[in-house]
Amino acid sequence: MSSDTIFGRIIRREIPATIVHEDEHCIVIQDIHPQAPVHLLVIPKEPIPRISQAQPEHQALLGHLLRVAQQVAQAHHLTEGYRLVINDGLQGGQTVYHLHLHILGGRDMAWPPG
Ligand code: IU
Repeated sequence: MSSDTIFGRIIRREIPATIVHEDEHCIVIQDIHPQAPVHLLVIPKEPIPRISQAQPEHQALLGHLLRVAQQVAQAHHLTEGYRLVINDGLQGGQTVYHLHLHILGGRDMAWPPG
């Protein structure tokens, strides 16, 4: 499954991206504008537009995305910690309306986020 966003086009291999993981349910790519030494995006193949629109039937998929994030962070040696972020909607700063989970690591993170 795919969508009309840029992420759908990446999943369909219509445009290139650096894909660091792929399985039946998701891909993980390098963000093109990295905000940390490691900045990856975990993207479900099902084009759920935003986390606020996820449905009860997506529960297992959402859990899978977190498990993949954990495994990919480990593979990138983020042993000192990392941050997982989901932006939702206008006030959340979401720009691509195909759900994705940011993995940010390799530097100290500030709190609160901007
Ligand atoms: P957001 O949570 O929707 O704001 O995040 C979208 C991210 O997608 C953002 O960090 C962009 O740099 C990134 N991105 C990308 O990696 N490749 C693209 O072609 C586009 C956006 I458009």
